[in-house]
Amino acid sequence: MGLNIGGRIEKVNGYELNYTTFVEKYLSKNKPVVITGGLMDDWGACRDWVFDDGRPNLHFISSNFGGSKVQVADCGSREFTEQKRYEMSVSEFINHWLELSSMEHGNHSPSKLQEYPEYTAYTTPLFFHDDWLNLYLDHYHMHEDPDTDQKRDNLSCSDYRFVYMGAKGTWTPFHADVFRSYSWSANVCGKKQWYFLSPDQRHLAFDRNMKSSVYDIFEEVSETIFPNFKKTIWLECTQERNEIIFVPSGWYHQVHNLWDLLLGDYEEAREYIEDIKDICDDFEGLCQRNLAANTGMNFYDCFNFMVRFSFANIVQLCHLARSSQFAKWRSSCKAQHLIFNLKSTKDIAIKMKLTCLSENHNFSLDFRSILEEPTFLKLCIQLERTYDFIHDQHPQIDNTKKYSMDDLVDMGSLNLFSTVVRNPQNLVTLIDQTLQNLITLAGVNEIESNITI
Ligand SMILES: O=C(O)CCC(=O)C(=O)O
Repeated sequence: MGLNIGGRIEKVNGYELNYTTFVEKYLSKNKPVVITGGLMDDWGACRDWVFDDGRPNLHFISSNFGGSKVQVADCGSREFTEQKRYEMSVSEFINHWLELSSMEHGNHSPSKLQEYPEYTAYTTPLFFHDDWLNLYLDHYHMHEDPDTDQKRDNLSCSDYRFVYMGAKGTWTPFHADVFRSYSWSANVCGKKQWYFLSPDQRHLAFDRNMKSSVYDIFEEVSETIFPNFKKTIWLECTQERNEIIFVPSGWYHQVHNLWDLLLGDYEEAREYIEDIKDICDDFEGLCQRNLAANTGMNFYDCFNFMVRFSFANIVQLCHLARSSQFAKWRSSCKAQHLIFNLKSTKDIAIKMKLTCLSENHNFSLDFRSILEEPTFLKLCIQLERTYDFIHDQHPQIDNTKKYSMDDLVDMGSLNLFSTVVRNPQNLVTLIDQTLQNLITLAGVNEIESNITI
């Protein structure tokens, strides 16, 4: 049975959030939020632990922190309410990761940050400064046991500051944070999927005696032991790189490290043939051929797809703008949907620009010749029917329909017919200009509110 997802965690821009608003809207309401920009800009971790293309710099981590002992959880085996754990050094963990890609979490055990006082990995954002637990634990022990002879040196103080590292597919089981504290978690590299259960639903994930909770929300949950689990309603969130999530008190959560499909498959295909790199004339070409053979598309196929799909959405949007009065089309669900598609393809293009397709490669798609492709016209017709159907506008079946120059509204300075896309940045610019021109044509004030989808 799939989870019943009731909504997504709100995302706010860190540049636009102030402390008072954070306290009023999230902290005091015990409401989770993701803060997207500005809080991690000058972090050493973002600079040193990740390459520009988003891959983790395991070499840096291993050579700078390799000797530290960490707890490593094996996602495949359960021990009571947790994953089975092993202790090893960071460099042993990284070697395991590279060999197996199946272990989770170099979970730096308490005080490890204090092992590197000269290295500043991060600075605590203002929103999370008021941290009673860590402030206290920096100076005191929570529990002094006279029977155990604990060493009282600086490093023996424990705190609740951790670094989690894990390969694709690794995950952290369902839990709430220690002492029901509030926490925050910054994502330096990769992508995480979070599933949240609010405190008022917590009892639904427990057994009748409220003793034990579900371990993995995606496994077959026993109805006999957890009779109410099927009533749970979840909030989900995809946490991207450089985003910080605020996890309020008592919110249970399960977290998965996601696999970036095409990029991950590319890295796998590349690693597989890395040893013939030096004797191969066109190593990158071979990587792309292997990627296509294994995954069904390579970077160029994906970009071709995005460009044609964006062109088809632009044609539809222009067609809609032309066939109805601006005032009507801009608020229609169909226009909103097309604009949403364009914004999504723009996000993908930005990602491709940063991670896989550089400016310098041999690629060129021009609007005019695509518009003349019979297959492209069929794509446009099908797209139109799809959104008519979704938005309940009775589609007119006209197989002879042609989209032509005349269907495209006059975009002012943007001449769609001379548009040539050679790289992801060109696509980003085209989408920005198209939306901007349509906004201008429709009247700035009125469309702005519609365009925030
Ligand atoms: O990032 C993760 O895998 C787990 C993070 C988490 O659950 C937490 O910080 O409480």
